[in-house]
Amino acid sequence: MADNDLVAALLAGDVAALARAVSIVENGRDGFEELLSTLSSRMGDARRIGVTGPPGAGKSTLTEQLVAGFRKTGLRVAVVAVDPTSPFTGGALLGDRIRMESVALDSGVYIRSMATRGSLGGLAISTGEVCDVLAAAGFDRILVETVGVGQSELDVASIVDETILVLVPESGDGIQALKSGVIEAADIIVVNKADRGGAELLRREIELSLDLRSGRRGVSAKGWRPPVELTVATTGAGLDGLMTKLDGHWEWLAGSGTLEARRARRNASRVRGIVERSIIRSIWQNAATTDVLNHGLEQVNNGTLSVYQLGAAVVQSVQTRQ
Ligand SMILES: Nc1nc2c(ncn2[C@@H]2O[C@H](COP(=O)(O)OP(=O)(O)O)[C@@H](O)[C@H]2O)c(=O)[nH]1
Ligand SMILES: [Mg+2]
Repeated sequence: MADNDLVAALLAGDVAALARAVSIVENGRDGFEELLSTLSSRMGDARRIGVTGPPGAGKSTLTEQLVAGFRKTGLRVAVVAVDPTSPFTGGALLGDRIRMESVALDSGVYIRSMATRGSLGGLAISTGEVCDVLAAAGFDRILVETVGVGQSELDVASIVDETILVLVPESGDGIQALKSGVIEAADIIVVNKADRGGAELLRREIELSLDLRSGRRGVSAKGWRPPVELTVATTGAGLDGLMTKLDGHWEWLAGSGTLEARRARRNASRVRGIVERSIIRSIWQNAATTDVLNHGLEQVNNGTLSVYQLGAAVVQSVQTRQ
């Protein structure tokens, strides 16, 4: 399929074209940047929603409920499940796919798992690019599920419009999230597994820490205080409330100018990411540079050159070529 045909088929909602475009972009195959560039003016107005939190908190179960909720109102929904933790958790990703089977056969739903797999430029940038393809394909909601409460998760939070943080009462993860600052990235906080006890207590702890944080009554400098919602993802209890809070947050985002500001920040960091990625690629694709590296490595290995000396030599060979 020629590129123009691929774009046309994708925009028309063709499923095979979508799968092909996503895989071109995810694997950084020839022409992927031109493809994204063409799509960038046709991306519609999909809402990108991150669902994040520690493993086992119920993110996938909750995501599945959100998908069902959005589908009820006729919206088309895509899910991107990201696992930045390890290339060895293929089982977990497969588990996600299996659990989402209740919605996976619906033609208005598209589910995709992504692993780190050495994506040049980092997982956040390639995940953002896959979201762009999904937006161009006409999905109204794009849910991005990420594991963890660390830096990689914060990176992924930077590519969505709004973030739901899912915590559970039974583990110490809630406290961990409060301490790690990840809560600052949350627009809505969900205390899931509210059927298990301790949920109210965790909610109070979270509210208290929101009270204490800088700003008036827990309202961030941006003017939004994250609501804390109790849910039971396995039964769907609390889901209506969460959907209402999501809509309310979206209204605030758009009305306050925060959405525009977030997207502008995202554009800036994406351009930086694109520049860095293409510079790195051009460095390692150059035969002269890899020659300097390979020859130097022999000396490093036999102890006659330090890794720093070799690093400097490689940088110098790059600079003299410019
Ligand atoms: N009791 C209870 N179990 C839940 C709830 N939500 C999810 N689970 C279960 O918790 C486990 C982990 O859920 P999953 O959605 O895979 O978590 P993830 O790792 O955050 O995606 C699964 O066995 C779910 O069935 C809930 O609200 N209550
Ligand atoms: Mg999951």
